[in-house]
Amino acid sequence: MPAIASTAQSPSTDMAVRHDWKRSEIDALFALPFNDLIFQAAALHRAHFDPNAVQVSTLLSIKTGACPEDCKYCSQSGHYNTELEKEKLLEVSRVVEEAKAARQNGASRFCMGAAWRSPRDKDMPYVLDMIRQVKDLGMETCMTLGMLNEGQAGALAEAGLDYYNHNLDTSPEYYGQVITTRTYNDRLSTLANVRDAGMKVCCGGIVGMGEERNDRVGLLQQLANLPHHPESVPINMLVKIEGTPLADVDDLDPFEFVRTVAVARILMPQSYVRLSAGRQEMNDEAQALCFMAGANSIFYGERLLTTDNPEANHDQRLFKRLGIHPLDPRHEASDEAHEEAIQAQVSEQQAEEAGLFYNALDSKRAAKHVLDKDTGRPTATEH
Ligand code: SAM
Ligand code: DTB
Ligand code: SF4
Repeated sequence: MPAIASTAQSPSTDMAVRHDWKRSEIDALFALPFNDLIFQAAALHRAHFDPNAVQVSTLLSIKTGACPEDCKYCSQSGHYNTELEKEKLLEVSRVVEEAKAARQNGASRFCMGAAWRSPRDKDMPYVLDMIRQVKDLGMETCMTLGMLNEGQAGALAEAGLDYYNHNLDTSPEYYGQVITTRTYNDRLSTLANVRDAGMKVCCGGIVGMGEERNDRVGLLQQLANLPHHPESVPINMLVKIEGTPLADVDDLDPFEFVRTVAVARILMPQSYVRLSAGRQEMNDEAQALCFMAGANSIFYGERLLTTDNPEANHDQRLFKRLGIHPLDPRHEASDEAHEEAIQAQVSEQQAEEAGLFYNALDSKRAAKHVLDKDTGRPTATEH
């Protein structure tokens, strides 16, 4: 049996971060008995993070549909008839209003996505303005706008963009079955440009697209062997969109999804692993397993880009049931303040424990469970 598989008694929490993962090692992790895999992932999660803290981002589609790319999973591709309502680039003021609402509901990061192959020059001033104004609200900023050249990456970084999301989506081998209008290497170049410009990288993929386990292994190997691990690794479960070529693909076993999260956690122990698209179609128990397996960030708010996400109220309740608290990464480094914020959040949850099964329909109460943007502590709860 390979050494990596014999961890049932004492999982390795070796802090070394590797960039030389072999396929056979990743295969062996996937092949572990489920409990052993989760044990190992959870141990590493605990060694690097507060296991009960989850980072919370809210997404907004700033330009919707009519995309020239042919990604076979996507509601926004102009190649398929998905009956999506298209929308031009939103006004900056509208984006700022949405960011304020997200902040009000407790999101610490605002992610703006555009259905572009890459941004055009004439779009850039608006996009840069969005970054500046959302940052002025005290939020972290993230964008996903398609491919970027060096100059574009530099301009976004200069405007203060914290994260850029650009996914590898799947293994190099399966990639051609999913997208033909841009190459795997195009994606790697964009990631290099983002990194060189000094931004944090958010990069992951989608599972449940009809790929084999071998492709999930290949995707994670690519991510884990990048020169720097992405700070954020979104693992999306395909949201099946009517009208796209992947609309009728077979469902992935939810345990295989949890395994993918666990292996991502083990390969990239210092990264945030994001339980991303597909939560609406997942039950609470599967999500809890993902958190146990090391997922420590989510998209929060009722919409992803064009599809539904669990209602904020539902997520608030799930967090309470699991004793999870939202993390504000801006306070991560500031030790004492952060510790206090966490303690305050935990105490508040404990105080509310008596009302654990509070009326789920009381969405106002739930929606006001908010962290102060400066202190990271819960603000007064309004009713
Ligand atoms: N157009 C830009 C691009 O593709 O780089 C940014 C937006 S795109 C919607 C961002 C990512 O969302 C995709 O790379 C893909 O990983 C994910 N995504 C899109 N549609 C999805 C779906 N139906 N299910 C799961 N993930 C999806
Ligand atoms: C990511 O990996 N997942 C998010 C974000 N990055 C931009 C997008 C998910 C999109 C799900 C389908 C939709 O809502 O259109
Ligand atoms: Fe366009 Fe992005 Fe959708 Fe691909 S994933 S079709 S690039 S919006």
